[in-house]
Amino acid sequence: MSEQAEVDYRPMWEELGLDLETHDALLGAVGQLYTDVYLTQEDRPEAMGYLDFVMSEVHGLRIKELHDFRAQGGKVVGTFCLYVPEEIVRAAGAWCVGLCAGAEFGYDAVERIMPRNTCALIKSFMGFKLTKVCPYIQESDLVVGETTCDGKKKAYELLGEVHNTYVLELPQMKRPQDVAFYRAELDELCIELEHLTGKTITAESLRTAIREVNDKRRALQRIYAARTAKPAPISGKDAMLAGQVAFYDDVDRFTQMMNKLGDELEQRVADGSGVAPANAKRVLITGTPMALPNWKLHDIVEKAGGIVVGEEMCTGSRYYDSLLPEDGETVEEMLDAIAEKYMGINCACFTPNEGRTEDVVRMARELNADGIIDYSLNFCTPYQMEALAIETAAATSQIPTLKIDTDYSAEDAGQLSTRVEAFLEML
Ligand code: BJ8
Repeated sequence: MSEQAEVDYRPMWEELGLDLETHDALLGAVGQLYTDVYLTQEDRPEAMGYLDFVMSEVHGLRIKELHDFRAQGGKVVGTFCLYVPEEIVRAAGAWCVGLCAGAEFGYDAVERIMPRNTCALIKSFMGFKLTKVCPYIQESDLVVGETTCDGKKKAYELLGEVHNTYVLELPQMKRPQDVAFYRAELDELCIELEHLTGKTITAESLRTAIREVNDKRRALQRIYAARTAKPAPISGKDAMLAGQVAFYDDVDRFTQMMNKLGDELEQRVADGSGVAPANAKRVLITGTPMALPNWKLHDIVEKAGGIVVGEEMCTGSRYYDSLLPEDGETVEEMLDAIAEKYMGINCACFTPNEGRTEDVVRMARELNADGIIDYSLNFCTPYQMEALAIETAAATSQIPTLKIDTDYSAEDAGQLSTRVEAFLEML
């Protein structure tokens, strides 16, 4: 993405069926929020300029790229969950985009068709769709949902009424027969995607996709590794933004730019320079994913003088912490490896889910965290139910925890700041 003169994207948005007035309101609000949360930070790595640019063009240049790709016959697949393997989508010749949304928008329309007490993540993506403000879903030839939590599962029925939607069935446990079940579902997904793109998934296309996505994950792992240093070389907000943009951006370009960021962070670590004082309290956040533009908790922690050093969540370590073998010879062999890897993701929708508590404690140690914040969206039963297990495991390792249940609104920001400040003081 090279910088260019201001382009009028309105004809493209109109063609996509966006409601231009409502969309202007959304872009205005997100732009202001970005300025307040991101551009007020000091001493940011220079390589963050790329993500600033991506964010300034998030509904512009990137959408234009998707638009042009589709105009040449390409297909775009929208997803909401890590369990829909990006490697398979790419191997079928399609581009993959994340569709989770992180802003309170269109709730009136949503609450007419689903209960008020639905989590913000679901209400937000449905609100974006119903009020016609999300160009990513409009560019998605197919949306692939998944049977994770009950809310999402039922929301996809409603989404299916207004958008081309396919649902991947996920098991609820991780026994060998569950992995085999998921593996069989991946075969069905391959057929669906091949039908969409008219292309066959070959050993070569799958191997290439695995390498490309592994490279992206490796670049994010470098950022994670740099954050173990004291002082932290990058703010939690900036690092999390990289994890969020990973779901939207062109894979090769993003990997290249994140490796530049990795180079810069490693240099900062070598020089002993950081974005926060070495004695700033270091916090690991675990919980439900934080979709763009949900930066609320990170902003509160960092404006209170703490520093977020890691995210055990899907917009964080769960996305990049494991890689696939790159030497698979057959499609079958690679799909087996994909099934094994993806069933290793520790989402609270699975039972039991001890791997998550183990990861949280391991990460807190690796990242030299002073405390853990366990973050759940209101009405997210799976993550709220796991709070006790997280607290107990952390207490056994003498790591203090703070439990936060919230949503996307700014209403509780003052109250949360008070609780976070007290927590940081206690650490
Ligand atoms: S792998 S975390 S992306 S399901 S917050 S909608 S769980 S009620 S998002 Fe998730 Fe996949 Fe798991 Fe990750 Fe339901 Fe909870 Fe809402 Fe959630």
